[in-house]
Amino acid sequence: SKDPDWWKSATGYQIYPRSFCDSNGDGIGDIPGILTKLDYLAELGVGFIWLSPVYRSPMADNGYDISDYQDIAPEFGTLADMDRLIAEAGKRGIGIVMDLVVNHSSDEHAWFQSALKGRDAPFRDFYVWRDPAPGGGVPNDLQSYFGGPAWTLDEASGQYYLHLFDRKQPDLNWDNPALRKAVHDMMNWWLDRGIAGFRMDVIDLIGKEPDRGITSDGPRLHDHIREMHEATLKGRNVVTVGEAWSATTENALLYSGCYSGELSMVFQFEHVSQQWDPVYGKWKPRPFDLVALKRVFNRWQTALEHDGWNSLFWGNHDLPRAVSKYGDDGAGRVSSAKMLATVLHLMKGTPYIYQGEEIGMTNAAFTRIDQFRDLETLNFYRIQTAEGVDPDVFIRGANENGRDNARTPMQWSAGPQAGFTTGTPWIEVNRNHVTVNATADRADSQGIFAHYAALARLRREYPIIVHGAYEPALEDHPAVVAYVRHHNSQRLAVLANFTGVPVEVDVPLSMQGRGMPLIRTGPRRDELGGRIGLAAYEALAVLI
Ligand code: TEU
Ligand code: CA
Repeated sequence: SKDPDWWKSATGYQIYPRSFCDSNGDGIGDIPGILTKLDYLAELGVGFIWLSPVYRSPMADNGYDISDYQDIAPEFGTLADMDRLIAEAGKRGIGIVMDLVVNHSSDEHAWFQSALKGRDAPFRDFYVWRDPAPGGGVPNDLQSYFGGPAWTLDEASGQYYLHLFDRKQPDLNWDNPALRKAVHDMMNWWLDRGIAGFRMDVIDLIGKEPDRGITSDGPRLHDHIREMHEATLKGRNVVTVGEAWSATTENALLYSGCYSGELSMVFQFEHVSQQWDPVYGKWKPRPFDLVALKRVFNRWQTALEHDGWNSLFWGNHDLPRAVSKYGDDGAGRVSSAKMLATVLHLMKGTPYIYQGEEIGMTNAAFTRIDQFRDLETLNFYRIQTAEGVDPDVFIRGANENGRDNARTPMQWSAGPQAGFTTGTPWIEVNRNHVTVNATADRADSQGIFAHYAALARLRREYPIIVHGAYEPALEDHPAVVAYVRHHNSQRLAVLANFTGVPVEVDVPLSMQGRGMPLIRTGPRRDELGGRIGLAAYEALAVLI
């Protein structure tokens, strides 16, 4: 069987199934489409796929609103397709990590439909119900992440139900042991089907205490995760990654400490939310600050260096495209994409590639609100324009940080609809697919795909990348990222110009020496010392 820490030397790959590959021309990606791309992913060298939800769902939130946890949405395929995907991926050494969305279900789930039958209905207490406030109206002022109150009135019973997301996503009641057991049973059903683990959607919210206004990081959160570990994960050689927007370097060890009996790692978002406006959040992004970004990465590398484990990612299906957000989606697209990959994948932790990141896909650059599909964006467009925000200003914000940026169809070729579908895609294909596509990039031996594949190979071959101690350097340099990994008597020096402007830098003593260049985006250098000039987006790693 696999090394228990197999997921430390593996590279993850996130598939957003709706936008990955459509096999039947209905404009929606599906599991049979994913099956046709497993060789592509094997060539990239990924060790597991985090598959965003494919369960039965009314698709209010594109599958993050589940109406049957043990069946596949017809638009994505069947359980037989899912079993084939697990088997075929397994043959290529790729595990399938499913998305566990149990902070809430869909309002069309049988449990909620039963709960609606009355206060004494069998599954009523699988959800969070409260009487109106004494003077009438919502029980308290909890707000939904998607805008508006987190409470919706069920007329029939006169009670409100809680939904931290859309009203079609009622929160599950984790204080109820029967609910917890139902979740554990469902998890074991999937684990017994041979999946390689779970990504856990907003797992930091399951300890909520709505009457005290506590939503994330509640007092019983880690009791629930430990109980879940005991009931489902213990003794299985699986990987788990919890999405935790409230994770900090203080509480990170609770989740991923190797004796905590919880998860393998978490997705933390300090490097993301620090770029957002305190009032308008993602809709009013702040100017990019590299030093602040480096500080977050350095703090997390240091906090988990002796215990616990980091995840490493630039993007996902909720975030803007990496090369648009942190690099250059114009002339410097290829070199900046390779630089971003180098800087991230040589740190300590498990790296995740978001679909299309490996070929430098860019933000959508929509101009009209009718091009957007994400309910979070559409809800906030309605709310903010009603409050007087200029629609064009909102659209500019949505083009910076809106979730649709990551959800435009995978660009396989320069052909019609980028080879994603033979029909009409559910969301527009980015016009730049004629030049930005997997076929074109893979024809380039110095392309982005080749660079990511090299990084995944290096991680499998060089223990210093997986286990090496992390030592930051040049922390306050406004343009250069620099760090050293230490393992036994070796040093891996990583240096990168994060900007599109050539820069001269004094190589710190900790990085000086002669060695073997493992990967680079610019000219070959086998020695680091003194003052060197780095070209635009030049990145390199030398094993000394
Ligand atoms: O995301 C949770 C989440 O917090 C983000 O949507 C974030 O709040 C938002 O983008 C910041 O404004 C998870 C899933 O990744 C997301 O796709 C789902 O919409 C959400 O949970 C509900 O399941
Ligand atoms: Ca389809």
